[in-house]
Amino acid sequence: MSKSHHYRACHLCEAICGLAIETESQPDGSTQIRSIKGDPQDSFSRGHICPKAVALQDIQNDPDRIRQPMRRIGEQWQAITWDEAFELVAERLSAIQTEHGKNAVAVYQGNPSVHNYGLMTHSNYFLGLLKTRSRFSATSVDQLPHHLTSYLMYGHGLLIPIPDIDHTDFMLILGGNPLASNGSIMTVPDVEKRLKAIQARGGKVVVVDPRRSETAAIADQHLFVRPGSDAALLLGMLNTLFEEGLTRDSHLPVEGLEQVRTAVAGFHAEAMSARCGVPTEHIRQLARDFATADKAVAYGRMGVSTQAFGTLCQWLLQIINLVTGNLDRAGGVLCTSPAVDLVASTSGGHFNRWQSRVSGLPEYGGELPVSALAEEMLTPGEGQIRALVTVAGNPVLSTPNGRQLEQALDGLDFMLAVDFYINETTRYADLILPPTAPLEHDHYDTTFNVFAVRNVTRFNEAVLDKPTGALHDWEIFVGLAKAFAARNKLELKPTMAPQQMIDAGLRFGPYGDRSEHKLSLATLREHPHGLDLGPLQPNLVARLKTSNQMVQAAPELLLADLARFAEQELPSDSELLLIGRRHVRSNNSWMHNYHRLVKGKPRHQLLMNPADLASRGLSDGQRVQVRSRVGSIEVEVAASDEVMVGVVSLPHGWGHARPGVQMDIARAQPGVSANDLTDERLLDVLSGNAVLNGVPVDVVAA
Ligand SMILES: Nc1nc2c(c(=O)[nH]1)N[C@H]1C(S)=C(S)[C@@H](COP(=O)(O)OP(=O)(O)OC[C@H]3O[C@@H](n4cnc5c(=O)[nH]c(N)nc54)[C@H](O)[C@@H]3O)O[C@H]1N2
Ligand SMILES: Nc1nc2c(c(=O)[nH]1)N[C@H]1C(S)=C(S)[C@@H](COP(=O)(O)OP(=O)(O)OC[C@H]3O[C@@H](n4cnc5c(=O)[nH]c(N)nc54)[C@H](O)[C@@H]3O)O[C@H]1N2
Ligand code: SF4
Ligand SMILES: [Mo]
Repeated sequence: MSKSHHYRACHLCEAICGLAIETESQPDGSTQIRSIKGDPQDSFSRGHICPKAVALQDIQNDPDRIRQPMRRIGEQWQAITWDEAFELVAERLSAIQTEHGKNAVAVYQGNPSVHNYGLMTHSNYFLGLLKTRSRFSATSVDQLPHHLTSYLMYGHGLLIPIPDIDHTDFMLILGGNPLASNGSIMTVPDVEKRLKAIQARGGKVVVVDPRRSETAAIADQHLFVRPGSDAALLLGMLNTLFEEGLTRDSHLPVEGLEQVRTAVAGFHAEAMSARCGVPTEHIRQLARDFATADKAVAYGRMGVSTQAFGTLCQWLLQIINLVTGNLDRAGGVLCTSPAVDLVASTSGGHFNRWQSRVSGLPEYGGELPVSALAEEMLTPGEGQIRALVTVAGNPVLSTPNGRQLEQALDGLDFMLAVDFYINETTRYADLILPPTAPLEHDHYDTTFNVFAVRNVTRFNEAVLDKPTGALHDWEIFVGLAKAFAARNKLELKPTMAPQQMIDAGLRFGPYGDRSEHKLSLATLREHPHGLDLGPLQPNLVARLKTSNQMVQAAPELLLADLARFAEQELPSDSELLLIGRRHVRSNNSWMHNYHRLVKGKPRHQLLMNPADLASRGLSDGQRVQVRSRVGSIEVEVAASDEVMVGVVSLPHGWGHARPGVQMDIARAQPGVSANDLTDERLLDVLSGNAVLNGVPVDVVAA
C-alpha cells in the first residue's frame, strides 16, 4: 500500500480553499482517501477549511451516488449504456422540437455548474444546439441583480467590483453572512480572520440583517432591518451623503451623477426609516461613518438581491461606493484582473431582448427568470415547455413554489438530468446521466478567480483515477452534442478538452504570452498550491465596456425603478416575514445524506422572536404550521432573539421526505422546504429575480 499527496482547491463553495489530500492505494488496486486537510502552503487560504471539505470523501464513497446512466421505466430505474442514453436523448428532444418548436425544450442549470469548469466550457456545446429560448438557471434565485447592475453601469455583467477586504477600514455588509456562507461574489477564504483583521487595524465592521447572524455577532455594529426594505435604508444613506456634503470626487469618468443626486433628493432618511425600521439617526450616522472612514466598502449579497428591489439595492450600493470615492480604489471596491479574463474575452451581455411567454418576464444574457419555469410548463398554447434538461440543479427545492414545479415536471413528455443523485427534482427524469465525482476530474476556477479579493489562479490535476466506463461532465455534453447533431444533420465544430481551453485562456490573458509572467497551463502545473498575482489594483477605466467608456451612474431603468419604489404601500406591522439562512455544515439542497455533516443537533427549525411566539400563544419547540399564499409546511419552532420581531427564519434546501428520492436521508432530519412557501409571483420586477426573503407568512399551532 503506498500513500500519495495531492493539492487541490475545494470547489464546494466560492472560497476556493486549498486542500491537502492524502490517498492510499489498496491491495485490491483501488485508491482510498486517507485524509483531507487545509493546505498551509496555499498563500490565499492559508490552511483554512470548513467541515464541508472533509465531506468530499463522502461524495466519493457515497453508495447513493449513481455511477452509470439510469433510465426510469415507471417507478423503476434501469442501467443503460452511454450510447443508448445519448441516442435516446437525441431522438426524444428532436421529436419534441419538431412537433412543438425549439422553445418546447427547456434547460435549467444549477449552482454546481459554476464550480465545475468542464460544465462551464462544454455544457453549451450541446445545449447551444437546442437553440431554445427556454433557458433558466439558479442565477435568477440569486445574483441576477448584481449582473444586471454591472451590465448597465460598467457594460459587462461580470465586471463586478469586489470588496478589498484586506485593506479597508470600514466594511458595511448587507444581506450576507460570510461566516456561514464563506463569502459570495467575494471569494475570500478564511473570512473570519480577515474581518477580525479590519477590527485589529482600528477599522469597523457593520452588518445590516433582520437576523443577528454569525457575522453580525462579531461585527462592531449590527442594525436590524425589515426584510426586503434595504433599498430604503440605502436611499436614506445616499440622500444623507448628498445633503450633508459628504461626497468625494472620483477619478473615474462618470456620466449621470447629477441625475442621481436629483433623483434621490426626495428620499430623506426620515421617510426611509418608516419603511426599513432603522431609526433615522442610525441611517444618518451610518452614512457619516461610512463617508468619513478613510477607505470603506459597501457590500450587499444574496439577502439584498433576492428581494423586491434587489437591483435597486445593488445599484445604490455601487453609487454609495462611487460618491464616497471608494469605487476602484485600494481599500474600497475593485475589479479583479483574472488570469483567464472572461470580461475581456466575452461580450457584455444583453437584457430584455425577449420576454417569457406567459408573464412577459425579461431575459438576461439569454436566460429567463426561473420563477416562470413552472407556468411555462403548465400553461397550454404555442411554445409550451414539454421537455426539460436539468444540469447540476435541484429546482424543486431551490426555486419558489417547489410544489407547483413538481406538478409541472410530472406532466412533461421527457426529462433528462445530468446529475449523480436521484433527488427531489431528478426523480422526475426519464434519464439521469451521472458524471465523474469531483476528485476524479481536474479543476480550474473559471468564475471565482474573477470574484476573488486577490488576483489568484490555480490548476489541479484529478486526485483519483477516472473509473472505467465513467464520463466527465464535459464528455457527457460532447456525447450528447454528437448524437443530437448527427440525428439533425447539424454541423458540429470540433472541440478540445477543458484543460486546453484554459491553457489558451491563460496565454491570451493579462499574464500570458505578452506579459513577463508567461502563464500557461504548464506554469500552473508547477504550482499546485496556487499562484498569487498580487492585490487588486485600480483598473476600472481600462476595463469598462460601456459604449462611451464612462461609468453609467444613472441607467434609465434604475431611475424608473425609483418610481416603482416610491409607489409601494407602507409596510404593515402585523405581517410576519420569512427569511432564509445558511449553515456552514449544509450546502444548498444536497450533501444532507453525509452523516459527517448533518450529525449533531437539528438546524432546520423555524426561528421566531419570543415576543412573536407569545403574541400567538406558541411555545419554544412546538410544532407549528407556516402558511403563505402558495402553500404550508409543518416544522418545529425555536424561540430566538436573533431574529427581529416580525421575522421568521428557515433554511432552504431541505424537505427531502418526498417519494422516490433515493438518498439515505433517513439518517439525517429530512426537514421541510422553505420553497414550499416562497411565492413565484413575488419578484424584483425589474430583473425578474425571485424574492426569497421577506415573504409574507403566518404561523399557527400545528
Ligand atoms: N428559499 C431559498 N431558496 C434558495 C436560496 C435561499 O437562500 N433561500 N438560495 C438560492 C441560491 S443562492 C442558489 S445558488 C440555489 C441553488 O439551487 P440549485 O443550483 O438548483 O441546487 P443545488 O442544491 O446547488 O444543486 C445541487 C445539485 O447538483 C448536483 N451536482 C453537484 N455537483 C455536480 C457536478 O459536478 N456535476 C453535476 N452534473 N451535478 C452536480 C447535486 O447532485 C445536486 O443534485 O438555491 C436558491 N434557492
Ligand atoms: N455553508 C454554505 N455555504 C454556502 C452555501 C450554502 O448553502 N451553505 N451556498 C452558497 C451560495 S449558492 C451562495 S449564493 C452564497 C450566499 O452567501 P450569502 O450572501 O452570504 O448568503 P447567506 O449566508 O444566506 O446570508 C444572507 C443573509 O441575508 C440575511 N437577510 C435575509 N433577508 C434580508 C433582508 O431583507 N435584508 C438584509 N439586509 N439581510 C437579509 C439573512 O438573514 C442572512 O444572514 O453562499 C454560498 N456558500
Ligand atoms: S469554505 Fe469549506 S466548502 Fe468552501 S471552499 Fe473552503 S473548505 Fe470548501
Ligand atoms: Mo447561490
